[in-house]
Amino acid sequence: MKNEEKKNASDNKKHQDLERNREDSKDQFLTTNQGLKINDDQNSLKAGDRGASLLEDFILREKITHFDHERIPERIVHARGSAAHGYFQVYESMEKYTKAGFLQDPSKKTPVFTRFSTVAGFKGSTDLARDVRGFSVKFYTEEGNYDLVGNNIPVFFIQDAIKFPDLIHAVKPEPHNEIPQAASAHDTFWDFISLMPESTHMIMWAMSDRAIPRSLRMMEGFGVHTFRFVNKENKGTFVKFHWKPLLGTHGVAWDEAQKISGNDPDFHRRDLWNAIDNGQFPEWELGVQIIPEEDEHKFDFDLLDATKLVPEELVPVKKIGKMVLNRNPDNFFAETEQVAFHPGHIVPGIDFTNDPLLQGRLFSYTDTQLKRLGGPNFHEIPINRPIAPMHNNQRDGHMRQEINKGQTSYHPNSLRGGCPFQAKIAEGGFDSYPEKIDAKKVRERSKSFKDHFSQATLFFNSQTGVEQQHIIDALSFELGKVGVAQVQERMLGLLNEVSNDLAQKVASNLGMKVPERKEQLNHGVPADFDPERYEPTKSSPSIEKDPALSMMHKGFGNIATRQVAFLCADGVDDNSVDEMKKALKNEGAMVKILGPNSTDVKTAGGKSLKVDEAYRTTASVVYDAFYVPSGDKAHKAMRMIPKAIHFLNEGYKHCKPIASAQENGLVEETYFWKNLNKQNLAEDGVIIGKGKSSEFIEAIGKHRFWKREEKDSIPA
Ligand code: HDE
Repeated sequence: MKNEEKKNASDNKKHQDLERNREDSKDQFLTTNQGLKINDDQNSLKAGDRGASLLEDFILREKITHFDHERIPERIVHARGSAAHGYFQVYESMEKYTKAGFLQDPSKKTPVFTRFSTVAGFKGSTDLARDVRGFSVKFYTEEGNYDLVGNNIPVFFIQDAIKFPDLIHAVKPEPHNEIPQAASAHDTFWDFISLMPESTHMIMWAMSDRAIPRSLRMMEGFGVHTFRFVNKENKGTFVKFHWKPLLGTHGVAWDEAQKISGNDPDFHRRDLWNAIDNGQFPEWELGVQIIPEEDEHKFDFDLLDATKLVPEELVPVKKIGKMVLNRNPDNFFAETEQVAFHPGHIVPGIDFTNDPLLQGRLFSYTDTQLKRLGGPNFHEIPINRPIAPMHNNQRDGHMRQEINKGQTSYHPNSLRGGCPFQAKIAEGGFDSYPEKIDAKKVRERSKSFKDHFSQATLFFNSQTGVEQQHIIDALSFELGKVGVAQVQERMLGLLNEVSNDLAQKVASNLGMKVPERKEQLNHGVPADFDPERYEPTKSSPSIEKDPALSMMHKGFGNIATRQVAFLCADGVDDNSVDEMKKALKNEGAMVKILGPNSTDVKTAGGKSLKVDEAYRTTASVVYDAFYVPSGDKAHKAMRMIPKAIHFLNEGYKHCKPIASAQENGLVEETYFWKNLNKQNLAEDGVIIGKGKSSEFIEAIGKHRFWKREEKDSIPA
């Protein structure tokens, strides 16, 4: 479907929904929760019109009591989230590897509900925090709900679930003063990390631009753990799950992220909502890396270690299907807040491995929902209900919705003819993968988990120069916020294990020296740890680089949904606006008209141009690119508007494409025009002159002109 058609379909749907809402609520009286019609919802019951309120006022009491209980505990992690409905469709049957029903038939659409989240911040925190993003998908399959509860980073900080509460306590705001909000740049986080060499690989990812995505729609997703596919013959195959966004994988600049947090803390949430509302449905392909069981020990890392990934250079990702998110939730609380994911919600054909991080998660999620959603019946909340029929002998409990009929609530029974029956495997009954286990009980970590650095090095070496610089900048920022020199030193020691160049550059930004190796405390392993068991090693990785690890290697060119600000004022040239608008819209980009205030702009041709935002109510950081149409009168006016000049300066600083249909005008007021070499501006994504829509589109497709950061002197 073309974007215009999608937009019309979405507008029609919105209209129908509105009509339906009106129809549904026609003749609806305001009532109490008992159905009593309310005659006056404006005044409480009082002893005289100036008298005290009466306890007898059950209408007031009911309303206030319900209000008092409106909040439920927020998620301890991943509290801030945004979600959408959609569907998943497999490209071809995967029966060779798995019997999972939803992965068999390419003509079948499986409904999904997908929730994205930040990890550390509270529910009301900013979207643009530097953080890992959760990427949870609930597939409502005919065989029961399957949840793929992943992240936008393919590895994790720790190897064993027993360290999770420590990690989260360290990253959350510090307990004495609850500062800082939604940020890892503080003492306790880096203290913990500096003592946990196993987190080094994940830190490289978390300090990269992956942790400040441009959009939730432009992030990859990963299952993180190695899972198992099981086919009809009961043959198991290891599998790693990937989500690949069709819009490419993009981040923003750190300075921009911080400014977006102030200008629009809902930036990601709004972006997802608006895209779906406009009929520009985000899409991801589901990819799998398939690893035969026989190859389990072929790698120089352990498949059960969640601090490692399987390089795509070694095992390519096979794209097996597509997810489309095409419907916004009707109610945030009922759906996005009450949805309960669980990595243990699996279906026949998908099974676990012994990854000790995954094993711990299998306990945690039900436990947390019991508290968060108030009891054992949270599976009855509409968003959590499976579409597969559900029958069992579980009964009662807080907030039970189902009215179970009949005399029996046990199995086996004869009084109800044995119902509900157990399903045979041929009838779809679940059967755990019969993995052979013959072991001693130990509190140990396998020696194969000991190499904490070589994949961190692989990641760093696989980045482009710009990406490496961003990691150096991020580490310098975060460690610069740490007030304890020993913590900073320990971190420099760990970074030195990744790359001496990296450690030297961060050290120089901190005004410190990289510590001598021998001075390192066992690579940060604390004295009370048994070094035999914990001291990390570094082996040489079997490959030196994997281009798939770099964001800048993928997904360029597509400008669909990019937000382009048109800087306008009275007297703007009609053609200059219309032609560029048409060209951009043809590519699926979104045009926003900015003006001196919220009233329409009068074009040179005498038309009214609707203004989407006034300069004072918006900020450059929420747009992807800037265009200044021609029109002498408009340019004269805009030269007098400091915010319009600031838009271009800041857009330049953040390396965004800029086009101006005329040279003599607003652009002459900018810092970069006055101070930088104009010869290089075109290759730097600054396009000047009439009729340059194709050049501008090509520039937007490149996302950013990061080279400009080398001249990081723009005062914006
Ligand atoms: Fe989670 N995690 N987690 N986690 N996780 C939760 O469950 C936990 C881990 C992830 O959108 C909680 O319902 C433990 C890895 C996502 O609702 C909780 C461990 C990965 C979400 C929990 C981990 C994740 C959660 C909090 C270490 C990537 C949000 C609220 C063993 C593969 C789901 C809730 C949503 C949420 C526990 C580690 C992803 C407390 C104990 C690794 C995307 O149960």
